[in-house]
Amino acid sequence: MKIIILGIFLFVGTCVTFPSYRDSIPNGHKVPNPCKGSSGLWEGVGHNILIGGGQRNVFGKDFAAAKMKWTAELCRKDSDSDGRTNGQELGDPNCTWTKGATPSGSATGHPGVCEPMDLEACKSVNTAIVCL
Ligand SMILES: [Ca+2]
Repeated sequence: MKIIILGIFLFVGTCVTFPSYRDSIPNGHKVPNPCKGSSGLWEGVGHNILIGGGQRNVFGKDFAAAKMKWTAELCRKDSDSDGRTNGQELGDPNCTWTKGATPSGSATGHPGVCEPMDLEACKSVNTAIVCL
C-alpha cells in the first residue's frame, strides 16, 4: 500500500512541479532531504512535500514574494528560522550567485525546513513538512 501511495505522489508530483524554478535558485537541483533517515534530494524546494506541489513552505512563500527570483534580500533571509540564511543553506553565502552560474559552494541545508528537524525550536516551523 505504501508503495502505491508513493507512486501516486510521484506521478502527481511529476505533473505539478515546476522544475524551472529550481534553475532560479543556487543548487536548486541539489537540495538535500532533511528528513531523518532519508538521503537524496528534495525536488520541490519551495513546497512542504519532497516531490513538490501543494502548499508552499516558508521558503516557497518568500520565493513567491520575491517574484520567483533569487534576490539579495531572499538570499540574506533565514526563511526557516534555523539560524542559517537561505544563501548559506544553498551554497551562496555571499549572495553573489546569478542564474546559470556555478554557485560558490554546495547546498548544505534546506532553506524551507528548519534543521535539525528534531530540534524543539524547529518543530513549530516544520508542522506542515511531510517526510515520506
Ligand atoms: Ca535557514
